[in-house]
This record gives sequence, structure tokens and C-alpha cells, in this order.
Amino acid sequence: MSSLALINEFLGQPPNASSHGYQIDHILEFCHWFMGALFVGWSAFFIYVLIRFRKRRQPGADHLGVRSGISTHLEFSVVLIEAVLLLGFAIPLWAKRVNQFPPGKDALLVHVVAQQFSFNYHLPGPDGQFGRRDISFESNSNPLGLDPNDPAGKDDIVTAGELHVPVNRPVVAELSSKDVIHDFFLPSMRIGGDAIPGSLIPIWFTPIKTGTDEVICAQLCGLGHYGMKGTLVVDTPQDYQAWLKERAELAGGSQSAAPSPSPGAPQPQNKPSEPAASPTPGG
Ligand SMILES: [Cu+2]
Repeated sequence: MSSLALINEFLGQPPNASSHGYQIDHILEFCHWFMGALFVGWSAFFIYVLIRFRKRRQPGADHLGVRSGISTHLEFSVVLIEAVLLLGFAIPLWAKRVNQFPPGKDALLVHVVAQQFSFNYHLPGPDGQFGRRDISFESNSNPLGLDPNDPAGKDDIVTAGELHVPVNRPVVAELSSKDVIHDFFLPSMRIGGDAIPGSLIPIWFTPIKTGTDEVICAQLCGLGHYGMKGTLVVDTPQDYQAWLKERAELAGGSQSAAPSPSPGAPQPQNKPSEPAASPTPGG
């Protein structure tokens, strides 16, 4: 395994930090070595043919062609190895990724909402329920359009840039986008998925190492694409609870101040009986 890992290291892959990542690494390593062997083999054959059948040595065409069966055997073994790779490893691993999601109660569900050029995260807060979201509520202070009238959304946590998850617990990330197609890619978790406007695409992984990992957008999504990076922090369960508490307090703090500081934002069906805010500019 350690000798095989040479190619992955050479390609600059960050160390794997997810439970399923070793299988991905195995396939990647094997494919690269196999393609390397094919490259050397076919190149050697090509050079041999150039020399062996040069015009000086072979002035007339041979209409019978190859007589030995060795090339057929070689071709067949290449097809066989590729079939084993595809049917034996790649497709089962893919099926596991897309069909065998962890049961809801075990997993941590996060909504990931991509936009040009950052990732927003929506967590349900202490009540475990996601608040309703609607595009009509969207504003600079409410980037995900959380419905201020929905009690389930009162304690919700909305954060951008940095996502914390606990170690050794499956995480289901539901991907969506506010504008163009992005791709939520976690290289160290060996997982990623497109964030497509109008779709909810779930991906899942189980982090097995605490630490700070990179989140990148893997779709060319506009001029600022190069800067569309974030951080995934894998915490111990204690640290994760502390982070949740901190975010919940922040959310609670902004919640009490939330109704008033957005006078410019379109707030449909708001009672006009609010205490008339003095026109204080800026904020
Ligand atoms: Cu992007």
C-alpha cells in the first residue's frame, strides 16, 4: 500500500480524512499505475513497430498481417482488468455513495447553499428543525431567505466560510445554489458534488480525523471562482458542541435585532404597526 501511495502523493493529494476515502485512494492509485503500465507498453510497441516495419526492411505490404495470437491475448487482458476495475470496484463504491445514505438520526444534516463566490451553511439549531426558506425573504442580512415568521427557524444557524462538523459521525450535506452551478468539493474527505440551482443534491461522508481541511468550488463558476474557498473544521464532539453553542448565541443575538435593521429590504406581509424606526443611515 505504501509503495502504491507514491502516485497519489506525487499528484499532491491531501491525506485522506474520511472513512470511505481509502477505497477511493486505492482505485486512484491502481488506475494510475495501470495507465502508466499501458503507456509504457503501448509506447514500446509503437517504437518496435516503427523500427521493425520500416520501409527499408519491409518494402512491400504484408496482406496477411499478424500471425501470432499474442496481441489478442494482451488486448483481452487489458479489457478484463478494466472490466474488473469498473464492475468490481468503481461501480460498487459509487453505488454505496449514492444509495446507502446513513440513517437520518445518526447523521448530521447540513444545508450547503452555494453562491458567487462563497458557501453558506444552514444548520437546524438546538430544536433540530430547519426553518422555512423562501427567496422572497432574501436580503444581505438574510442570505438564505429564512422565513422570520417560522418558529422552527428562530434558532437556526446560518454561517458562511467555515463549517464545523464532529469527528466520527456521518455528515449529510444537501447541496443547492442561488445562482450558477458550483461544486462543493472536500478534497480531504474524497467527496464532492455539484450545487445546481433548483436542485437539492445530497452527499455524505464520515470524517475520521480532527483538523482543518479545505473546501473548494470545483466548477468554473465565474470571475471570482479562484477565491471560492472555505474551511471545514473537524472537531471533537466537545469542541463541536462548543462551536454550536457559540453560533447559536450569535444567531440569538442577531435574531433579537433582526426585525428592525433591514428597513430597505423587501419584507412582504409585515405589519405596518412596527414602532416607527428613526431614519438612521448606515449600519
Ligand atoms: Cu463556485
